[in-house]
Amino acid sequence: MENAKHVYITTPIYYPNDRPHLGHAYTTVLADIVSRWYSLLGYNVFFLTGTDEHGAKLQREAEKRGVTPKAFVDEMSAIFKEYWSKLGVGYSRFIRTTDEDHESLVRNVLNLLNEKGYVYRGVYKGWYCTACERYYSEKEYVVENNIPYCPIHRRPLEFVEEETYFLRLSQFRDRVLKILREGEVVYPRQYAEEVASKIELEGLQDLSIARPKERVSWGITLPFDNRFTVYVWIDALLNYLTGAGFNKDKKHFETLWKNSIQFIGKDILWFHTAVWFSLLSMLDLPPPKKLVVHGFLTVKGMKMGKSTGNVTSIDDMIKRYGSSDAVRFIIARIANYEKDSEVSWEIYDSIYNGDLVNNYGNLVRRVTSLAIKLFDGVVRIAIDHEHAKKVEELVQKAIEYYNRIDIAEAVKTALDIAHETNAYLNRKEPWKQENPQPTIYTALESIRLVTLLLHPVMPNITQNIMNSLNIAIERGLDQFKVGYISEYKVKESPIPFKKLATS
Ligand code: ME8
Repeated sequence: MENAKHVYITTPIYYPNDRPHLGHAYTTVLADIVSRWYSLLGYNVFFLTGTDEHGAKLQREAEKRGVTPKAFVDEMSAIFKEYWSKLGVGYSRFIRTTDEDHESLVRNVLNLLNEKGYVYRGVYKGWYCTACERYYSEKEYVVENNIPYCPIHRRPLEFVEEETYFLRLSQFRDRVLKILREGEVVYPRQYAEEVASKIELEGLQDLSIARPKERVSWGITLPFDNRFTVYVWIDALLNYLTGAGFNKDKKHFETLWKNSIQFIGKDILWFHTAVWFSLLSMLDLPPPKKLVVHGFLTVKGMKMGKSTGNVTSIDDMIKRYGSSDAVRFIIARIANYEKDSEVSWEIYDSIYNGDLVNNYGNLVRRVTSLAIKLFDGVVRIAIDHEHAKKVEELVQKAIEYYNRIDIAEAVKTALDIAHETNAYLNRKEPWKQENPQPTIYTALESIRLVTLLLHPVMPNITQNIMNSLNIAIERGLDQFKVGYISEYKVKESPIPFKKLATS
């Protein structure tokens, strides 16, 4: 394993103030698909997700319910785990910011930042959104009837004036701009440009990183002044270091960090660039290898969110499409980094019916039943080179998309193979051929390749299909060629996707 390639994948750690919804599933499933893709290629993958458990937002939510914050986050983080398990999310660690190793890392890092002279005392005055856990400047908030509102949640901001400690982000303005403008970290690039222009326009201000305990008691005590707790965003960002073992095994940490791919929604772009890149620089660490940013899932143009009250439930999705794999597939198909994506049952139904039932599912059913009918399931190698060439070109294209983390295109390309193969069968009519072996073998190989390509997206259903074909899923790129299997012994002809009950 010494020479194995490594990859470190992270999702945001979510506020466990309520159960996760489709918006949280969007990021987590995309990150899981990329983890599973690298795993399929034979990489050593460490996949981190978890919950962000401190701060005013969680403290208030617990108070509202009349329970202690710890009891509340214990209950809610378990619910997040349950949902990720329902959705087949195979994380390596579920980190909680109340975990002992994380709290101790936060204290160590804050002491270090203080010793390095990056921290100073001061007073902060500003408008705060508890739902976002951040201040908004005059340029950022929206004013209605003379009242400042949060630009994301459209709720009135709270005015806060308090003693605090600041982190000297302003010193890192040029460094952050360099990473944004010259590096290839932020993907897609439009987001790098967005943050760079904001910094150029408004500057990079020092960040208030402490909260007086009278206001926010639910947090990690500031190690050099116990009247304060650490600002929840600093606590939260550092989870990525705890998860990679920064305070345990420096060498392993470096290997992981060099190969890190971080997934976030665009709402937390500023924290994951301006704040995060500065914080990493203060610790003499490079930025992550990739920061993949996606748009919002919206309902009538509004960001789906608990505070807005327009969430799509993960349970409803699983119920409607019959399996978590189908939900994962829909998420993969609609994945959009550049733009927001409007939630639509009409579009989701048509993806399910068109891609899964009529295209991929139908192909699997047709070819396996022909193999059983014509050959008793035993089909030896006989390649139809014309179709094989077309399939292999599409496989290469899908692999390239995956390697660029372009999941939606990778999936669409895999579905193109199924589509081409259905058309190929219609053209060749193997049931009328004298020697149908090359057609059936090549069609079986096409199914195997589509199934492999979709394995990261639908781990269970693809595994079942491979079982019907009597084929093991291996690790590595060798298996991605037509002709890899010398003999098929098809066991059964499955119907992997049931038609939607029409409402
Ligand atoms: O911000 N569309 O947690 P959070 C797309 N704890 N993605 C969405 C979404 C939507 N409508 N709603 C949520 C926090 N998400 C902090 C993060 S990380 C160090 C700390 C996803 O519970 C998306 O990934 O508000 C977004 O960035 C994240 O959930 C915000 O989750």
